Amino acid sequence: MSHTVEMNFDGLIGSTHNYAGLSQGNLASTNNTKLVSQPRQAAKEGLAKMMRLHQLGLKQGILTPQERPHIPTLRELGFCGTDQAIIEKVAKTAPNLLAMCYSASSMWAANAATVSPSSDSEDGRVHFTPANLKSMFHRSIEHSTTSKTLKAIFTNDKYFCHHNALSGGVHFGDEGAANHNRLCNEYGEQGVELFVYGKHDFGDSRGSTNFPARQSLEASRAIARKHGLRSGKVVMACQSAEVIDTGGFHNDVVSVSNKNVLFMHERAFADKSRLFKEVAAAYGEQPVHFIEAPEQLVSLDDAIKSYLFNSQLVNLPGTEGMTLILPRESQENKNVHGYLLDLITQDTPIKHLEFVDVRQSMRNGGGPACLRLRVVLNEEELAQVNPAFVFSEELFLTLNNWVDKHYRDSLSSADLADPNLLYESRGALDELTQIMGLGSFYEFQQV
Ligand code: SUG
Repeated sequence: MSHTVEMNFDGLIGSTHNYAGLSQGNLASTNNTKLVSQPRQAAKEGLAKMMRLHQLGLKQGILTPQERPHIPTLRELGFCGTDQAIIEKVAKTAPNLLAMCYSASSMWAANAATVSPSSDSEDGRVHFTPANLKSMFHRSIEHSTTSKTLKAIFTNDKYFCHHNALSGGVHFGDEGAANHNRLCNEYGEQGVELFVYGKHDFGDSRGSTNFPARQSLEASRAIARKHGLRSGKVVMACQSAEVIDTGGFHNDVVSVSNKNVLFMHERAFADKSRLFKEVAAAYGEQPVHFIEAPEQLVSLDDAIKSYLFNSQLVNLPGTEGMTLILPRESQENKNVHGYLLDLITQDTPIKHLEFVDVRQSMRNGGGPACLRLRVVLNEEELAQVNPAFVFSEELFLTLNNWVDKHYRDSLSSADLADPNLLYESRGALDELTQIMGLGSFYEFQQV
C-alpha cells in the first residue's frame, strides 16, 4: 500500500480581519465585539503556525483568503452605484451588514468543507463538500469561493470529486470538518467517519439550545450519502446541548481525533456510551482510545476558554507517540496546563505538547484546529495537488513580505467605512493571485 499522509491546509488570514461580534454562541466573538484588531499580526501568527508544522515535518498547505468586502453580495441585496458609493451607503444605513461583508472568516479552514479520503469512499476518490455555513450570514457567503479554491487545488477528477454545498437552508446547516472526525488505524486504511450534529431539524426539538446549534443531522446524513461512505463505517453523534450553551458552538471546541484516538471533554457528547459503542462496533477489532478530560480536573468552562481541545493531534515523523499542537491560552490556564502535563505521563498515545500563538484568531473563537482543513492523501493523490498551494519556506518568506506590504497594523469597526480599505484589500489580493499563479480568480478582477 502506498504511503498515505494527512495534509493540513491552513486559511491564510485576510487583510480585513476584524472583531465585529457576528457569531452568537461563540463567546470570544461576542465578548470581543468592536475590539481593535491587528490584521498584520494575525496573518503573521497564522503563517508562523504553518511554518512550525512544516518544520516539524508535516505536510502543510494553504487556502487563499476570500474577497472582502464582498461587493457582489451587497449588489445582490439591492445596493447600487460605484463600489465606493456602496461602501459609504452601507456604512451609514446598515453597518452590521457591512461588517458581515468585511469578515475575514474564511480563515477558519475547518469550516471550509467536509473531506472524505479515498479509502472511505465507494468510488475510491477523495470527496469534498464545501460547508454551506447557513447559520451565520457572514459565513454563508463563503462557500462558492471555497468551492472554486478547492477545485483550483485538487484539479484532477480521476482522483478528486467536488460536490456543491448543500442547499436547503438552515434545515441542512453544515459547518464542515469542524463537526466531523475520522478514526482509523493508518491514514490509508478504511476509517470510521464520525459526524457530530447539534440539532435534528425535522420536527424533533429534544435537546434544543439557547445558542444556535449549527450542524444538522440531516446535513451530516446527506454528506455521508454524497461521499459514498460505507454504511457500517459511519457514526452520527449528537453534541451535548450543555456544551453549545456554554459556548462550544462547534464540536472541534470540545474534541479532536487522530488515527485511533478520540480526545474529548467528558461532557462533549449528548450520549457518550452510545457513541463509544457505535464507534467500537464500526471500527472493528483493534481498540479505539477514548481519552476523556474529566470535569473535575478541567471544567467545561476552562476547556472552552482555553481551547484545549481545539488543538491538532498529530504524528510527527520520527517521534514516538502523538503530539498536541495547542493554543498558548491552554498553557496559560493553570488547571488546563496541569492536566496536560499529567496527561502526557499517562498510558495513552498522547505524549508531547507544542504551543502556538494564534491570539488574533482566538479572539474571534478560532484556535489552531479551526485554522486548518485536514485532507488525507495517498502518494498518487499528493502528486496531483496544485504545488502553488503547498507550503514551503520560500512561500513563507514571500507571504510575510506580502503581508508587510499590504496589511494594516490595526483595524477598528469605524475603519470599515473607509473606502480605501476596499482598494487596499483588492491590491493585496491582486498581488496574491500573481504569487499563487491563480490568474483572475477574484470577482473584482473579472469586471
Ligand atoms: O464561525 N468566528 C468563527 C469562528 C470559527 C471557528 N471554527 C471552528 N471552531 N472550527 C465562527 O463563529 C467571528 C467573526 C466576528 O465576530 O467578527 C467568527 O465568525
